[in-house]
Amino acid sequence: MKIDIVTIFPEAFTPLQVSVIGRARERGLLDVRIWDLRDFTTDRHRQVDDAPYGGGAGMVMKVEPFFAAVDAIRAQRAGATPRVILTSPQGRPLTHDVARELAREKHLIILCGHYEGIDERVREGLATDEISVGDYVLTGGELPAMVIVEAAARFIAGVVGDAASVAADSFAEGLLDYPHYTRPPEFRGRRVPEVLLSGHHDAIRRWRRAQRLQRTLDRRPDLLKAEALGEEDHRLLEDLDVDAGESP
Ligand code: 4FV
Repeated sequence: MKIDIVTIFPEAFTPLQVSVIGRARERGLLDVRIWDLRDFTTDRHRQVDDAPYGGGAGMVMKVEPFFAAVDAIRAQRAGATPRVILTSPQGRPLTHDVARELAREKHLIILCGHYEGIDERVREGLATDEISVGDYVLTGGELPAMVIVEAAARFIAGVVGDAASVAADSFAEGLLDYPHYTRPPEFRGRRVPEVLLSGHHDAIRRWRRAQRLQRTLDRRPDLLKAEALGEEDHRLLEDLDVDAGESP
């Protein structure tokens, strides 16, 4: 997958040089390029922002540099039509399903905002998608861009060592993950659940499934879709004395 990120802080993307994403780039599974928006300005002050029409606090990012940047990226990156993603609090919430959808693309261009925001004509004329990573305001779109890259890249075959762990991810089945333990079996009086030390693989599988159901019920009942639950889930929920008929 080709990913181009347009930003006024190209130095902010170290996290994409290490760990899973760093290795995926080394192995050619991901081709990530960071573009400095100021390289697409035409004035000697390399101005990327200006005062808002209609007045008001703060500055707005100018439209021309973004169009020039995306034109240059398209020209240099021949091939599939890219999804042009604008990171903003007004966007579609980033979810497991949205990340999996983006992972199917051949080319993503991610535009990072700053200041009060970006001139609306960028959204109208360039962006194919507007995505938010959460209902809060950040100072810039750089962190959201890295969140989008990480979340989508995990679905690309080979990026995460063991694909099973991606399939078992939280949200994969609309369920939160089960608790994980490793040595020592006891720490400061806190013991690892016996079933995990039992070697009884089916009992362990059922315990983990029940934990996923219980946690989702307690913490994110909005995620639990009764129709997505299997026969065994209903039995497990009964054991948790929860009637799975009506959505929680
Ligand atoms: C944001 C978010 C976000 C808003 C003003 C950058 C900032 C500045 N982006 N999800 N939440 N962006 O807060 O994606 O443009």
